[in-house]
Amino acid sequence: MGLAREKKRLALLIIKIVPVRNLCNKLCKRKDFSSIFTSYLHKFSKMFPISPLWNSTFAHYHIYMKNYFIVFAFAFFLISCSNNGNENDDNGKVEPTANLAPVIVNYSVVNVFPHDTSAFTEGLLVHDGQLYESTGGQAQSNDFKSWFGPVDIKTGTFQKKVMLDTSYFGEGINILRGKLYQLTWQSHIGFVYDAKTFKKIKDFPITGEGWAFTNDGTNLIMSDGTSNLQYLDPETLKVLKIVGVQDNNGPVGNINELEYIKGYIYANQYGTSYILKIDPASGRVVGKLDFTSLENELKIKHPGALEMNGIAYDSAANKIYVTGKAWPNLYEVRF
Ligand SMILES: [Ca+2]
Repeated sequence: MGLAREKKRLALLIIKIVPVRNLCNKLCKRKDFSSIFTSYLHKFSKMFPISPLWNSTFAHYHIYMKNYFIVFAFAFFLISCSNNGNENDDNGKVEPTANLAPVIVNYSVVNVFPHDTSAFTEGLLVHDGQLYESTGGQAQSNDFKSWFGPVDIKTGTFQKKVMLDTSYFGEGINILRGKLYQLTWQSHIGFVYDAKTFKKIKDFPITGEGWAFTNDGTNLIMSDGTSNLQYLDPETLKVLKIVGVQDNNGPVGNINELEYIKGYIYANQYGTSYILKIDPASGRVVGKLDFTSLENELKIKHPGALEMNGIAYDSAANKIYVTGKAWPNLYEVRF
């Protein structure tokens, strides 16, 4: 058996592996499988270079190599298909291996409305076309008070204020299936009200701090000041799951006011002028809206304006509103 024939048989062997590699690619749906496989194929070829010694025992080596390759192929098939929590979601959706930096999401201001400067905004939402806002305040913490209620968007005035007991610092609110849910900051307690009468129905325990609320149509989603989003069952108020928010630099903390818009969670990040666009399935920050210039301009004119906080989505009218604590303006934005 000559060297040329050995090369031919080796070439045939590699060709046979190509369909295996393609099959693995299709099954694994992992873009870097080919490069991983090719890399190890190259290393293996170096370990077993074509040699004249094979003349006498090529058949033996051939079988040995074939088996070795098959083992390699399936070993890396299994490795590449192992789910590390980032690459494949439950629906088999393909995610890039690299955790890319969030893209900048551009926006434009399409309307400016008045906003109550006595409102230390903690929650903002639109339900059935009605704007609702909740505020945070407590004598030992700031000069504001805690309440929630419907707001006349054109005047910025609260049509009704449901005052929170002064022993609590109010935080975010949300409305889901006829109930209004209210968080408190560090008291580990939240409250459930009838969304129409605002009559208190019950309270519930909060794990960690309570910062803000939204919902995805099924569950409540709560921020707690960390990088975590807690999914709560709206009936039992039990924590169903926790999604960690992260970008290309790791966990993203201080997640504050929330809004679920067209399949993504948008979140103010406390202490920044950003609204983050978060993929609920992975927790990954996929986009970022930068309100720095808008906030700076506002604060030059109105030095009493505090942190940006509050984002609301009117799904029926397809309108998005943002504001901040003690801001004189509520902005309708488009992005
Ligand atoms: Ca909101």
